[in-house]
Formats: sequence, structure tokens, C-alpha cells
Amino acid sequence: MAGTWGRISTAVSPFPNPHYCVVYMRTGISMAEIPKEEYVLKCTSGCAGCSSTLCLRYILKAAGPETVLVMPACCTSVIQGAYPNTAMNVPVYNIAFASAAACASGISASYRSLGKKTNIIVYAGDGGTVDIGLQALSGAFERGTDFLYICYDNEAYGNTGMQRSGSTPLGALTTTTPAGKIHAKKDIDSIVAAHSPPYMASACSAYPLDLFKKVRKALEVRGPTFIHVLAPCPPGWRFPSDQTIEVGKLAVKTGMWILWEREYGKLKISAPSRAAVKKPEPLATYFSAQGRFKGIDPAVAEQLRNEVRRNIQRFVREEEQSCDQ
Ligand SMILES: Cc1ncc(C[n+]2csc(CCOP(=O)(O)OP(=O)(O)O)c2C)c(N)n1
Ligand code: SF4
Ligand SMILES: [Mg+2]
Repeated sequence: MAGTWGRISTAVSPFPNPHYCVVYMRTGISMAEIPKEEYVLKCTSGCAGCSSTLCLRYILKAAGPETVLVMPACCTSVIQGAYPNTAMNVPVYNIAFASAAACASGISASYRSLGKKTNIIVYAGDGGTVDIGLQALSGAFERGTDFLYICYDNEAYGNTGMQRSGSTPLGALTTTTPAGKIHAKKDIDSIVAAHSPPYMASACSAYPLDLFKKVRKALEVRGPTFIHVLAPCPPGWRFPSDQTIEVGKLAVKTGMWILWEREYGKLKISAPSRAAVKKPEPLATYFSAQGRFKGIDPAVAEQLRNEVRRNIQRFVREEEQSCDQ
């Protein structure tokens, strides 16, 4: 079997909670090893080029059939299909917008009380995570719920016509910010990090192998884990549907989106972001690939550039400090 094994040890961990147990995990995997089984079936109602559906496909390949998905209202709750038809090959629990993490807490507790290790995965949009579901998310993480929360971030309320969310970046055009958003993107990762989860990571649909590995890792850890996935959205971000992967790659290459993982508090920048943090490509290439940044005010563009620079410095510094520990 290809790949190497890494060890997360509570001995070096600042997390004394015995429930967040020691695990061994594979750190290398090749595309050929991705399971052939499909858990997102063909012909969904997703838009052409929808990357959040692509992400879910890889997430469920990583998780396998012993999985329950919990989903609040979002594009994916439409994509899953209407009863009696479904595009999902695992059980799905649809729940009110604000309640996904609370619902997952209950489901997780009941499975664990039966001695079952079934994966409990919340798959929620950015609106359902950074805005409306935040309270339930915080509660579940504080209680140490054994589950994986995945936020797929298309940076707006996609299902209802691309209204701005707390996760929409500064300057982006949405249907409720026709002159460009005047507020910065909410830093949900720092909010989640404040709950000291044993594992959290960022990912992007343009790097499915990286996403797959992170999901596998998260599911091997007991306790609450979190993955924040950037999911470019052709109609919402206003780019041609065949550019989905390219736009995701540009987000990473320009440093607008950094790929990282934090295991027991130790941060590591992921391979696809290594070159970008050393020498990011000009942010203008990311802007010009999308209609939502059309005509962006040069002062706002400069603000975003500074934000990207600060973020890169912050992550590089944190990684250096993690190595020193
Ligand atoms: C309490 C409540 N408010 C509003 C809605 C309408 N609604 C359904 S999906 C959605 C957008 C969800 O946005 P997000 O979580 O970012 O997921 P996306 O649609 O972008 O995939 C909204 C506003 C709802 N279902 N329930
Ligand atoms: S609006 Fe965006 S996220 Fe929603 S189904 Fe279409 S491409 Fe996917
Ligand atoms: Mg959204």
C-alpha cells in the first residue's frame, strides 16, 4: 500500500481531553487509490460546473457508506433531490437552517450509545455556518461532539440567488451588494479554532486529493473536527462553468485562499499552498477571472492585497511557532 503513516500523539498535545484519542493515519495517497464507489449519483440538479457537488463526491468517497449526512437548507439540500428520488447514496437528515450542528450532536450521541462508529458529517454552506448556524456550531464544538463539520464556502447565499453572506469577500458583487461588499470576510476559522478542536483544516475543490486526505484524517479523530472548503460557484462568481477548477487554483496560487491543517493546535501549510505563500501570483489574475470583481475600486483591491499579505504572514509565523514547540 502506497503512502506513509504519521502519528498524532496526545503526549505532545496541549489537548488533555482523553476522548480526543491517539490515532495513526496515512499521510500519503494517490489518485489511483480513491475509491471507485459513488455516493453522489449522476444527474443532480446542481448547476454545470458546481464545485460544491464535486467536493461532496470526494468527501463521501473518503467517508464511505457508514456515513450519515446532516444538511441544513442550502444548494446541496436541493441537489440531493426530492422524495422519493435522491442523488445521495447515504442517509441524509435535512434540518432547519440554524440547527445542523445541534442535530448532528443528537445523532452522534445516539450512534455512539449503540457502540457504532458511523461517520456523522454536517455538510453546510457558508450562510448556514458563519451566519445562521454559528450558535449551534459553537455549542456542538464546546460539548465535544464526535462529528465532522464541513463548510463548503461559495461565499454567498447561493440557493436563494446569491445574496451576500458573512463569508463574502470584501469588494465582491452579489445581488444584495450591487456596488461591492463593504465588509471583510468573517474569519470563521479563528472562531472555530477558539474551541480548540483536535483537527481542523482548509481545502479547495480544485485540489480533491488534498480534500480527500483531510476528510480521512478528520474522521479518524474522535471529537469535533472542522474542514472549511472553498467552492467556486460559476453563476454566483460569474465565470464560465468550465473554469471551476482554474478559478479554485487561482484562489490558492494568489494566496487569496490558503490550504492548511491544524492538528492538536499545530499548524501546517499544505503542499499546494507552499509555493504560493513564498511567491503569490498577482491577485489581479484572480479578480479578472470572475465577474463578481468587475470594476472593483482600486482602493478596495489594495485593501484585499494587504489582507492577503497579512494572512500569509500570519500563517507562516504560526507554522514556524508550531515547529518550535
Ligand atoms: C430560517 C431560514 N431562512 C432562510 C431560508 C432560505 N434559504 C434556504 S437556502 C438559503 C441559502 C443558503 O446559503 P448557504 O448556507 O451559503 O448555502 P448555499 O445555498 O450557498 O449552498 C436560504 C437563505 C431558510 N430555508 N430558512
Ligand atoms: S448556485 Fe453555485 S453552489 Fe449552488 S448549485 Fe449552482 S454552482 Fe453549485
Ligand atoms: Mg453559500
